[in-house]
Formats: sequence, C-alpha cells, structure tokens
Amino acid sequence: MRLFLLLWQTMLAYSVASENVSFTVNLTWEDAAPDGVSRKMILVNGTSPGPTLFINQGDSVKFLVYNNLPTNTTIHFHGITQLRTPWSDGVPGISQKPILPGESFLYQWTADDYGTYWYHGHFLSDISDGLFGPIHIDPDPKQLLPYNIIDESETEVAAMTKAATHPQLVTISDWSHVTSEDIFRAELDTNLDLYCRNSILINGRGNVNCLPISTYMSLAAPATLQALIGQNITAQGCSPPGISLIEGDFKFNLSALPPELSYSCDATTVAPSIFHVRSADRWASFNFILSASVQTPMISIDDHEMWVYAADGSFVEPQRVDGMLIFSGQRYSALVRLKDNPAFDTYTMRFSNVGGNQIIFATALLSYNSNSTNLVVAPDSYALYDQAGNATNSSAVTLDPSTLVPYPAITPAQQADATHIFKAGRAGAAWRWTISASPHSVYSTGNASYPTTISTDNPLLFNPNGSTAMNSNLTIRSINGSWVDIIVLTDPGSQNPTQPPHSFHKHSNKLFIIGSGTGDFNYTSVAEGMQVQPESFNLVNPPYRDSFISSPASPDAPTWIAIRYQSMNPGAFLLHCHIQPHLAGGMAMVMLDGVDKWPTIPAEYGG
Ligand SMILES: *[C@@H]1O[C@H](CO)[C@@H](O)[C@H](O)[C@H]1NC(C)=O
Ligand SMILES: *[C@@H]1O[C@H](CO)[C@@H](O)[C@H](O)[C@H]1NC(C)=O
Ligand SMILES: *[C@@H]1O[C@H](CO)[C@@H](O)[C@H](O)[C@H]1NC(C)=O
Ligand SMILES: *[C@@H]1O[C@H](CO)[C@@H](O)[C@H](O)[C@H]1NC(C)=O
Ligand SMILES: *[C@@H]1O[C@H](CO)[C@@H](O)[C@H](O)[C@H]1NC(C)=O
Ligand SMILES: *[C@@H]1O[C@H](CO)[C@@H](O)[C@H](O)[C@H]1NC(C)=O
Ligand SMILES: *[C@@H]1O[C@H](CO)[C@@H](O)[C@H](O)[C@H]1NC(C)=O
Ligand SMILES: *[C@@H]1O[C@H](CO)[C@@H](O)[C@H](O)[C@H]1NC(C)=O
Ligand SMILES: *[C@@H]1O[C@H](CO)[C@@H](O)[C@H](O)[C@H]1NC(C)=O
Ligand SMILES: *[C@@H]1O[C@H](CO)[C@@H](O)[C@H](O)[C@H]1NC(C)=O
Ligand SMILES: *[C@@H]1O[C@H](CO)[C@@H](O)[C@H](O)[C@H]1NC(C)=O
Ligand SMILES: *[C@@H]1O[C@H](CO)[C@@H](O)[C@H](O)[C@H]1NC(C)=O
Ligand SMILES: [Cu+2]
Repeated sequence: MRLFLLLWQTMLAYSVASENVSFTVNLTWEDAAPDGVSRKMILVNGTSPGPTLFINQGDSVKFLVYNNLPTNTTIHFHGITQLRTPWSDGVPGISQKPILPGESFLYQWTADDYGTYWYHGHFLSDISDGLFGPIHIDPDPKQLLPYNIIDESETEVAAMTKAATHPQLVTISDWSHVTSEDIFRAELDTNLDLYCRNSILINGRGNVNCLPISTYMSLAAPATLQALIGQNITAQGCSPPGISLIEGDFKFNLSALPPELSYSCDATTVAPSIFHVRSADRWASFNFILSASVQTPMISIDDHEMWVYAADGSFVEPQRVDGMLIFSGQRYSALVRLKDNPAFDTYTMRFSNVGGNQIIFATALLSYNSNSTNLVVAPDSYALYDQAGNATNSSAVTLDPSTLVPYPAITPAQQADATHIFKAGRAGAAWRWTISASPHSVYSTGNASYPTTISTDNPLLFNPNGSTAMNSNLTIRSINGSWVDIIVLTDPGSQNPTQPPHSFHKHSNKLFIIGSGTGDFNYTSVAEGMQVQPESFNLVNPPYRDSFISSPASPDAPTWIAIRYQSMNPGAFLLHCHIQPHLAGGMAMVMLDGVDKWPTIPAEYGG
C-alpha cells in the first residue's frame, strides 16, 4: 500500500544479529569548569558530554539512569524512533512522569535506524546544564553505503567505510556561567529573550574568547549593524539587549540583567579538544552533533575538504563542502580527506556562531601528531570563514541543506491526508514563544495569565482522550498510516519585527521537508500551493530529517516551511523548537500519532 511504510519494514527485516545492550548512567550535580570558570553543572557518569553509546542497528537497548540530581529529570533519545516503545521517549508530562531526585528509570528501545543521534535531558532546561551525550549506531551490514559516490576506488571505499565505523564524535554545545534556572529567572525579571552565552564547547572544552569591540563591529553583518541603531556590540560579542527590532515591542527592565548574561567578558585559556588522525587511514569521519541551546555555528576545518554523507543520522548523496551551518539538535557526518604529507602537523577546526545575536566562536584541533605537546598549527590564513562564520574566500563551498538527497532514494506520498497550519512567533513577551499562534503552552513558564494544562504527573500518553489531549491549541491528532502535512508560518507583527530561524524537531519519526518560501502562504494545502508556485516545492527527492528550520523572518518578509510525514508509531510526541529558551518559553505542540491504534502502556511504565 504505502511505499514508504514498506521500505521501513524492509529495513527492519534486515536486522540479522540483534543483541541486547545495556547502559547505566549516574547523573550528578557537581562543580566543574568546562571553559575555565567553575559552576555547578550536570555530569553524566562524571563527564559532560556523557559517555558515547555505541550500538549496532537492530539492537535492543536498555538505558538505566540514576537521578542523583537535586532536581527532576527525564532523558530523551534524540532522533530515535521509539517504534512500539513510545513510553521511552523521555518527555515529562507527555510520555512519562519525571524521574524524581534519588530515583532511577529504565528506558528500553530498539535501534531501528543506523546513524549518529544523541541523548539529552528534557526536564525544563536541564539540557543546558550539561545533560547530554552522543549515540552512534553502526548500520546493518546489508545497508547500502554512499561512499563510492565520493571515490569509486575500492581502497578508498574501504578506508571511508572504516573511518565511518570508527567516527570522531564532535559534540558542540554552548555554555553559560549561570545555571539554566538563573537564565530563566532573569528572563522573567527583565522580560527579555536572552540569547547570549559565555562560550562554545567542543566535547565539553572551550575558552571564553573576548575580542575588542571594534573587531566585533567589523565582523558584524550589515543587517545587524543596522538593527543596533548606533549602539555598540557588547564586550561579550552580543547585540545589546532590549533592541525592539530584535526582541519585539515590549517593556524591558535592563537593570535586572546579570552582567554575565550579556555585557561582561573575561577571557580564559583552556587547552582545546584535539582530534588525532593518521595519514595512513586516508579518511576520517567527523560526526558533528549540535547540542547547543542557542548558538548556530558554522563548522569548518582549515585546508581540509569535507564530504557530508549523513544528515540527522541518515545517509545522503555525499556533498563536498568547506563549511556547514548546523542548527540545534541537528547532526552532520562528514568524511574528511586526510593529507599524505601535511605541511603542518595540526589544523584548526572552527565553530563560529552565525546570527545577529552574538559573535562567539570556538576552535578545536585536527592533528596528525599523536603527541599533543608542541603542535605546529597551520596559520589562521588557512581559514575560509571568519569568527562570525562568514565566508571570507569566494572559493568556500557552504553546505546547502535544501539539496541533501536521501541515499538510497526515498519519496514521500504525493498527497497528504491532513494539513495543519501553524503560526510561529512570540506570545505576549519577548521570551514567550508559541508554534500554534495560541498563548496556550505545553509547558509552564511562569506567567499565570497564559494557561498551561500539561501536568507532569498525568502524561498525555496515558490519557489520550482527556481535556488536555483534546485541546487543539496544544495537540494534533493523526490516524495511523496517514500522511500529515505541517506548514509553519512565521507570524509578522509588532511582537515579531524579526524572528531568528527556529530549529524545529519532531520526536519519533523523521520528516520530508517538501517546501519553503518567503511571503504569505495564502493556501489551505500544499496541493493548492503547488498549483500556483510549483517551484517552491519538492515532492521528488526532498530532504529527510528529524529537524526543519524556519527561515529568519522580518515584517516585510514573512516565511513559510512545509513538511510531510507518515504517522506510523502510535504515541504522544513533541514537536518543538530546539532553541532551548524558546522551548522553555512555550514553543511546543504535541502530535498524538495513530490515535486509532493507541498502545497499551506496559504495567512497568505505569499503564
Ligand atoms: C534479549 O532479551 C530478551 C528479554 O528481555 C530475551 O528474550 C532475548 O532472548 C534476548 N536476546 C539476546 C540476543 O540475548
Ligand atoms: C557509568 O559508570 C558505571 C560505574 O562506573 C559503569 O558501570 C557504567 O558502565 C558507565 N556507563 C557507561 C554508559 O559508560
Ligand atoms: C552516583 O554518584 C553519587 C555521587 O558520586 C554516588 O553517591 C552514588 O552512589 C552514585 N550512584 C550510583 C547508582 O552509582
Ligand atoms: C563604540 O565603541 C567605540 C570604540 O570601539 C567608541 O569610540 C564609541 O564611543 C562607542 N559607541 C557607543 C555608542 O558606545
Ligand atoms: C561576508 O563577507 C563579505 C566579504 O567577504 C561581505 O561582503 C558580506 O557583507 C559579509 N556578510 C555578512 C553576513 O557578514
Ligand atoms: C527592575 O529591576 C530592578 C532590579 O532587580 C528592580 O529593583 C526594579 O524594581 C525593577 N523595575 C521594575 C519596573 O520592575
Ligand atoms: C611529546 O613531545 C614532547 C616535546 O616535543 C616530548 O618531550 C615528549 O617526550 C613526547 N612524548 C612522547 C610520548 O613521545
Ligand atoms: C581562497 O582559497 C583557495 C583554496 O582554498 C586558496 O587557494 C586561495 O589562496 C584563497 N584566496 C584567498 C584570497 O585567501
Ligand atoms: C504575563 O504576560 C502578560 C503579557 O505580556 C502581562 O500583561 C502580564 O503582566 C504577565 N503576568 C505576569 C505575572 O508576569
Ligand atoms: C485556543 O486559543 C485561542 C486563542 O487564545 C482561544 O481563543 C481558544 O479558546 C483556545 N481553544 C481552546 C480549546 O482552548
Ligand atoms: C517534579 O516532579 C513531580 C512529579 O511530577 C512534581 O510533583 C514536582 O512538582 C516536580 N518538581 C519540580 C521542581 O518541577
Ligand atoms: C498570495 O501570496 C502571494 C505571494 O505572497 C501574493 O502574490 C498573492 O497576491 C497572494 N494572493 C492572495 C489571494 O492574497
Ligand atoms: Cu525557536
């Protein structure tokens, strides 16, 4: 019947030698100084990022978590389908009750898909306090691999396959010297949307970098300078807080803003993360995971070509790039061609935030030298991107994600069974966000005049027909097997003079990104829109991701993006912006997938 469902079932049938794998982690709240400044943070088995989970496709996974934090928590497995295990998706109030301090919880799921994923906290903003770690799932031996598209030679394919099986996992995060709770408190106190952070961390290490104001001003994009209306960028590299063009037409209390959340900068020097490679291996696979709460880095490696071969875990037709912009929650795997006789033993890897919010960056090192002392690093003149992530060399090729074609090819249904049109924007305050245009919010965010109806004690999965589940401002219901279209419009107006790109993530399945545009979407369906502007849609070989990014919007240029997915895993799944302050500010909806085939919750999960 449905091509795609058949394909999925075929993929499942591949699994030959599935095993049971078990992981146990202990969460603790401890002093640590990832960028040289000490604060309390969440460690997973004593580190952040937590240990990598290496898994084979088809394995049954058990993940036991001990919550030794002073706060509630849950763990979400980002991009994992949770096929037939929706109670292990790890969202409080949606799929489970919170794990209380001192308690433990056992997550169980099957690794249906291969690729790079990650786990992270999903209670309030605990992800921003260090609660995350990588997942790498090696493909089933029968999975078709795309490496021969990069280079047909058998030796090279063997080298690429080996590299991809032993990837360098690169987790990129952003970091603040105050806790996520303090940031949220400051948003309530100031009424601001707080978009500045102190550092970017690569595998948990980074520096506080402070540039002279004049350097920030020369790096800033013309549109940012225009928005500043004569003000300077702050010492921390931030657009000064409270600018109405950026934050909306609201009243702010700037005197309630702690200086480390925008103004102050005290540089630190922490030894960078070093990724060791060997010329003899010919290729290295760098699998990037963006676990950042706010920032959107441009990734590049000096003087090395990269081939992007997987996006959000799944293979794509490889593309040769010099740089790629990665949004919160996304993953890209890139094969890097290693040098036979490198002119230097070490090259800089650059991670520079792109966006009018802040000029902030991190570096790491790719080194051919197995000894980490006295490295000879290629000079900065090899950089193709500046510290604001802007290409400084016209030869630089930046990834165009709209052209990432799934490999092997998969195609969505050509017609949808249901269409839902959402409006993304602020809802009454600079820090308060919605995706449904309604100020009703899935999560409690501290403003009583906005009704919030999700109780963490009464998860929607357990209660699909209660009044919360039936509230169309909070949930969307779908029939199992049906194809669902979601169109997200950015909602212009005085609250939203501009909007940053939102990085939307749907839990459980991946989605086809079938269209996008600037201007109004004045249609009731994709089919209608395709009749008028077919060039804005792609139903032939659209990208297939677990994230989709709305274009930045301004009042004279609203934007829209259309996605299509097949509902095939009955359960309650969040659709939300992965910019953490936006999620905390309410930018979430719940998809009640397969309401006609609702699962029976096992007794051990509270059913
Ligand atoms: C995995 O565990 C299940 C019970 O949880 C058991 O039935 C099955 O035999 C185990 N499989 C392997 C390969 O050990
Ligand atoms: C976490 O630490 C415990 C105790 O040392 C260990 O048994 C467990 O394997 C570790 N978990 C992971 C995922 O490495
Ligand atoms: C977790 O770590 C804390 C602090 O080190 C320790 O007290 C506790 O016993 C550990 N729990 C487990 C299950 O390992
Ligand atoms: C901006 O900074 C420059 C120095 O880089 C200074 O001369 C100027 O007065 C500052 N402008 C404002 C509005 O603070
Ligand atoms: C990027 O750099 C080019 C020159 O190298 C400049 O013309 C352009 O304005 C810059 N763009 C942004 C967004 O900063
Ligand atoms: C602004 O914040 C300051 C510092 O917290 C506080 O004293 C003052 O009352 C606030 N002003 C308003 C109008 O809320
Ligand atoms: C690493 O290099 C340093 C200085 O270049 C040298 O002193 C040290 O012995 C080397 N270490 C190893 C393990 O080779
Ligand atoms: C631009 O990059 C190319 C290739 O990386 C290099 O050959 C060239 O010298 C660079 N041009 C400038 C102006 O830096
Ligand atoms: C909630 O937000 C509304 C709209 O911005 C505002 O009028 C109201 O005062 C806020 N209430 C609280 C308790 O902050
Ligand atoms: C949804 O939100 C709108 C706007 O606030 C409100 O008028 C409507 O009553 C809400 N619907 C439900 C079912 O709560
Ligand atoms: C922790 O979870 C419990 C159970 O849902 C809830 O009653 C409590 O309010 C939560 N605590 C916090 C601080 O949110
Ligand atoms: C629909 O939107 C397009 C593009 O923004 C615009 O040109 C057209 O006039 C609109 N049509 C209607 C009926 O509003
Ligand atoms: Cu957002």
